[in-house]
Amino acid sequence: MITLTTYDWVPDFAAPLMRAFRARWALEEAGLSYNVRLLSLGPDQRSPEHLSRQPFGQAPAIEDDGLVLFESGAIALHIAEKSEVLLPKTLEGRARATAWLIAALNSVEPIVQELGTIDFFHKDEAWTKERRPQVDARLRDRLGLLQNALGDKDYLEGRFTVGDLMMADVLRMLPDPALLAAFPALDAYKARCAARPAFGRAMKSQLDGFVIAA
Ligand SMILES: N[C@@H](CCC(=O)N[C@@H](CS)C(=O)NCC(=O)O)C(=O)O
Repeated sequence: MITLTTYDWVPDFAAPLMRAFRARWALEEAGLSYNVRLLSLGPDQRSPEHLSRQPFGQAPAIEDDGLVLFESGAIALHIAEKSEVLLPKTLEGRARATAWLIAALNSVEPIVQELGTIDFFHKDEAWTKERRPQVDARLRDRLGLLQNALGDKDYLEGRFTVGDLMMADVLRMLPDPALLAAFPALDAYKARCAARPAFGRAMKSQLDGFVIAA
């Protein structure tokens, strides 16, 4: 059985957003049960044992029958290999789903994260006066193009894949929900992904996990 390493506690604002959620959601979509190993923020992150699971001392990490894996994208893809719900059978379908997963992590998440860093950790600092509008404009441009690519489809490739799982999760990290209101089709897409029963089960486990650990 897969064991997921995640934190026993994070600040309230981060609890629903922690990247371990991506693994939980993929596991729920695939219908796989799993164990959870809880890690504390602080020195435990740099223990040799944890660094052997996650070289940067972060979470999530998983162990699956001798395989130790880190990076939420690699973890989600590994789980997706086990279920057609997340990855189509065809070579083309798998490649396209993988492209969207990488796009979420590499073309969208860094901009979302930069805006989040400004808004959560550096709000009203002088340097953000110049930088924030630049990041905001870049993000709006990227979201507009993503909305064009989605078109009138329910999911990026028509059917749900692990690429949607990752893209929807990245969209959840937007610091200002009003931003997505300017992109109604993307907003509806995010809501559609979050309405999936597997999403709800994964969120409940993630939030209950913190409560139990507290
Ligand atoms: N690229 C990594 C990022 C992992 C990451 O940033 N994890 C956060 C929690 S969501 C973390 O462990 N933060 C504490 C730290 O970096 O020390 C992934 O996607 O798995």
